[in-house]
Amino acid sequence: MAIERTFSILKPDATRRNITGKVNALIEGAGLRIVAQKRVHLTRGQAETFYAVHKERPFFGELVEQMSAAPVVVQVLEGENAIARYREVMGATNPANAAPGTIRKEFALNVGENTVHGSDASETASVEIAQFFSGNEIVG
Ligand code: RTP
Ligand code: MG
Repeated sequence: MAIERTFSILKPDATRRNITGKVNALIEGAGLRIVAQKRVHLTRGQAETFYAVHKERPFFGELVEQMSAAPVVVQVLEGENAIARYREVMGATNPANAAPGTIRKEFALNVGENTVHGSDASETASVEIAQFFSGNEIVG
């Protein structure tokens, strides 16, 4: 298996409830290593750019509003098969469909405020990491 890096966001519902440490405990417990991390407050523009793939979707306005309404924690996670592994640990987008033990089952409030983002493919992981981190900020 390949050692990969993926991009993660602990979303505003996590920073608001002060549960970022609890989320990180599940990430680390799953064998993923947090090799870069910082707290930022996204502008609307940054949130729009980040989720541009969804701009025609009915939930886009609400998504951008939520993602820019409070601070987030952006991260780079490293590990074996990190991209798929983190998607497993996150659980389904809608917490009602998420498996027990996943981050979204444990912590998500609803389908929009669902606690975490994770890249869905290696191409998107590279682009998303580069959007928030320079190479010397990632310490593997
Ligand atoms: P993410 O990109 O944040 O990791 O989430 P995902 O791949 O599991 O889901 P995606 O389809 O990419 O949707 C991105 C985010 O948009 C919000 N959403 N709201 N109201 C709704 O029906 C709805 N559907 C999606 C969620 O915050 C979702 O994570
Ligand atoms: Mg997605």
